[in-house]
Amino acid sequence: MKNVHPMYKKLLAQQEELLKRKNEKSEFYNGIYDRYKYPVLTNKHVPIMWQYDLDKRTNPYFQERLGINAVMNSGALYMNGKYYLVARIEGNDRKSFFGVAESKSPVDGFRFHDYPILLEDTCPEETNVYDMRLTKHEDGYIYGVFCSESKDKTVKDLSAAVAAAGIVRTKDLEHWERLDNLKTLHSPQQRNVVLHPEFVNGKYAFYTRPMDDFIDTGSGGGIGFGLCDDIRHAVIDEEKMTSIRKYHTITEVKNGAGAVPIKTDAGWIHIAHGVRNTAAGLRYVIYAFATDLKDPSKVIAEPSGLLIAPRGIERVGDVSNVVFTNGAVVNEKNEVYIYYASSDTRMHVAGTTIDKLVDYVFNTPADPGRSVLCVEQRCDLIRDNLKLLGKK
Ligand code: BGC
Ligand code: BMA
Repeated sequence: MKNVHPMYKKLLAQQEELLKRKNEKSEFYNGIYDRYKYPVLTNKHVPIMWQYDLDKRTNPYFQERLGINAVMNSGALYMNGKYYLVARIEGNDRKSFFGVAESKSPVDGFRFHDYPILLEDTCPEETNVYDMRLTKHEDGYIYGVFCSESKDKTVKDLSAAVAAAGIVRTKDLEHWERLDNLKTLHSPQQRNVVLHPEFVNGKYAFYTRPMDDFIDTGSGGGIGFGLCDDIRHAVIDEEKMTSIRKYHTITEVKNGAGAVPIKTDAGWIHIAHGVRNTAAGLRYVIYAFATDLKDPSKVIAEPSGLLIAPRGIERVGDVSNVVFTNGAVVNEKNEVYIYYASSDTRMHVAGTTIDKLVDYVFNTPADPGRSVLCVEQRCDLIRDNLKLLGKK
């Protein structure tokens, strides 16, 4: 301890204060979910020893040596009374990696384990990894499906890249076995792939996001669904469409699966993201829909519009005007916690219940698609309300 720089103690004390801070519901109200006031993970939550050389002989100025830029898009799991987030941690070098943070509370106190996740180096071209979805599958494993990004060397453009779905599995969130990347025979690229928690017709089922190009989904119509036999060498031949992109909606430019679908008596509830283009760049919001319990590829309810949009400070960050989710959990009280990142910078939580989510998904009217019909829909609401209020 004698060679530990004195600044370490100071920064550690500051961090302890942050980690012990109790979260509280914010004033935001829509009856659907509560938004919590403080982010649950930020770059300030990352262990100091991941960033600083603590030795005063080699780091006399106590300079940050390997800074952390952002903590975002986290997979989530509730297991044995604990809440786990597998966060996307982005270094100052723009490369992301994964770290497990855990807490006994769903809304605060998340602490990272001593080391980040060590992925097996099976893809020599892989430059970046991000956005892991955690699926507790009925086969007994916990799967992590993430985006594995490599440089596209077939074209001159320096930014050209190829996105694929990487797959790992674990039983303890400590030791991870890497399986083959997912192969989708009809889609050259994949991002936002999610493994369904149950077998469907005896097979592993994936939500996919077919795309022709790295950014552009091209002809890709929305969130796909496909089955495969062997999870260790996963190949999907046919991708059926589930929630499709539509003109002049929140999903016009792209959409993608987010959290692992939540099973309810009424259907599987999906919490996904939708993207539209604006003069200020792409705007990412979170939306929800439900699929059939027996056929999880069949959409049975799709409430109109967005569930969570970036608000206030959430709109500010590295990639402003973005909220993104890839994890939600349900505990034994049927409380649901949706973990979402804002502006590719930090992690937040929204709390609701299964009952409230089901009510939202099945009783929010669907998008009728045109202004004139939307006005009609709203007038129906107003008319009924005026009647109820005894005003006509
Ligand atoms: C970034 C992701 C982003 C993707 C598409 C990647 O290089 O790391 O955050 O979603 O590009 O824009
Ligand atoms: C992507 C996602 C996320 C990111 C978002 C906004 O397509 O996969 O990694 O949060 O863009 O930049």
